[in-house]
Amino acid sequence: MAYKRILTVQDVSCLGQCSLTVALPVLSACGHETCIIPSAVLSTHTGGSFSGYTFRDLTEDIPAICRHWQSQGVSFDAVYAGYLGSRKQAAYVRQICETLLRPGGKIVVDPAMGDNGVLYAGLDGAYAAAIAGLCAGADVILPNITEACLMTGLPYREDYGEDYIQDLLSALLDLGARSVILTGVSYEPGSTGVVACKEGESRLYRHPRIPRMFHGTGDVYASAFVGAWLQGRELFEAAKIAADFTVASIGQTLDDEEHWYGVKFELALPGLIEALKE
Ligand code: PXL
Repeated sequence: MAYKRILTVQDVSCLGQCSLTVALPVLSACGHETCIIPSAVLSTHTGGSFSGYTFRDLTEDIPAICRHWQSQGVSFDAVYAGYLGSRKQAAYVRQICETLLRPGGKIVVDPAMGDNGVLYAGLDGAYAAAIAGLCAGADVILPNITEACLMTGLPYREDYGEDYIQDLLSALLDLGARSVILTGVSYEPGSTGVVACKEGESRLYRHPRIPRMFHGTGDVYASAFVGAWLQGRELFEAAKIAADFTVASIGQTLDDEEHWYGVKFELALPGLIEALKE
């Protein structure tokens, strides 16, 4: 097994099964050392019916953390950025990639900023533009269709065909990322999937569509993808492993109507570990 040291930069939503409270356990289960920079601390995530959440922006803690690490000779095999607390953090993450990433290290950006055609609460167009800039230097980016539109300026659609998805993929690659995994792509009512695009080849991995909205599934997906990909799985294979894990996590949550704010990914971790043994 490859044992990588991954730095992930995203928020701590103290309650809500997203961001770091997903990335840490999932990357650990995938057998990696996981270091963190919390981009912000929130009492809950900002989605669904949570209101009145606290938000402490940690942007100005980042330079000192990085200087300390540099003084200690620390470096990482990969940097994985998710929800950032401010657009200034996009520039800080770029600096981290320049100073703390080992030669040949990988950069993965999950441009977590919106869903269902709208930005998450508290984010704006300038934030989307800053994250689009961060995607330019990434090896892999993992937007959903909303995020793809927010970053490229293409119109958001709920009814679309393969041409629309190809246009989105081209516009995302034009941002400068090497590979793209577009999530939540559905050409018919009963199924959804991910389209992974690398070196001019794109492949759709289709799985059943569950007719209920869950929060945090983008984070579950991105964390499992990073874990599997850094285990040396090929991009399309890692995209599939992460999709199966996300579907299994949703499956573990479906019978609990009250569990609306996240998915019970913990119950699907044994399956992810098994998939990585195959
Ligand atoms: O799961 C994405 C996410 C991450 N972090 C915060 C969020 C959300 C989605 O709403 O609010 C703080």
